[in-house]
Amino acid sequence: MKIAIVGVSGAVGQELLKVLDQRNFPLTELVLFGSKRSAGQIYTFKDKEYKVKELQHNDDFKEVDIALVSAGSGTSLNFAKTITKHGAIMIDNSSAFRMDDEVPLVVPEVNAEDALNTPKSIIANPNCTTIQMVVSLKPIEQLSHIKKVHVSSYQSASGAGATAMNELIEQVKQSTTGKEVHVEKFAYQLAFNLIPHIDVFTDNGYTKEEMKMYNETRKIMHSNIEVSATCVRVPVMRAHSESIWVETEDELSVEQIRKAFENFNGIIVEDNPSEKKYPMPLFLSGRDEVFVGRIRKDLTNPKGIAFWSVSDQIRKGAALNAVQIAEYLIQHKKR
Ligand code: 11C
Repeated sequence: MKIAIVGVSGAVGQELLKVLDQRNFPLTELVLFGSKRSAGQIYTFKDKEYKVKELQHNDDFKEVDIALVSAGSGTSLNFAKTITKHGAIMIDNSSAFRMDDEVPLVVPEVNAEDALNTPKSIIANPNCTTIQMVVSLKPIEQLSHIKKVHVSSYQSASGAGATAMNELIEQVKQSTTGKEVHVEKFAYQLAFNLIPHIDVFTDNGYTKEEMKMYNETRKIMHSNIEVSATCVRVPVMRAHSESIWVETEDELSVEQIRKAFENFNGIIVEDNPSEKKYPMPLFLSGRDEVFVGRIRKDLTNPKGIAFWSVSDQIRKGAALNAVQIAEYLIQHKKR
């Protein structure tokens, strides 16, 4: 298996290297690509050094089996043909191809088999907020069809990349030492604040991030599920949290839902209010699973269940999900 990482210098690119290493991914060759600015940088993988090549329109992808791409929508759109023209499968982290009918949108725990139908040789990785939510929706859907979801997200700085994490740290220092606070990555100061605005606003008053949760969830789950989201940036470094209300066709008990979560691969239940046990982003950064807790009946709706979820969005929300897709392709012998 020859694997390429495109955008290796970014937060997700760096996590891809870690995940491939930690999971002992069966690669025989690795090639790293980046922008002109990143070209020449050296990264170590399993004690071997690799120099970043500049991504260009040439035949560099000729022998590549799988390209893990995380360099933004513009680069994905621009380079998809170059990356796939010799048969490589492109697993794309950007939003460029997610709603394309000829591109599967895959979360292995939910719809792994979709990854085997790739007319464009592209598989899209969903948005991180969608990934963690659909992992928790799938075991509920297996009990009873989900009609509606209301969700509020609490998204960490790392969703906006490594520079945004640095900006949050600097803003904390600046605002606690009476210095002028520098704002660049977010619409407002994030330190000591909440910003109910992620990605751009659309005509219906929702942001693009919120509409991704609506559209991507329906595509991944092959469902007419309705999702109404409010996405909020919070001054947390890493791992996104979500408050989720689900309405199912049949009435389900808390015990049924808890058991379904516990038996589902990829979910860990942390739910014991009397011992103050519930998932929190500070303690779950770097973990692979989606953590759920605070499972309870919706007070306003007998067919409603409410719960809280936390997941590291650089891992399960991006790098890990992409590597899991690649592992699935290998197991099913698709180049
Ligand atoms: C955030 N969810 O937290 C975004 C980052 O469509 O892949 C990922 C955006 C995307 O800011």
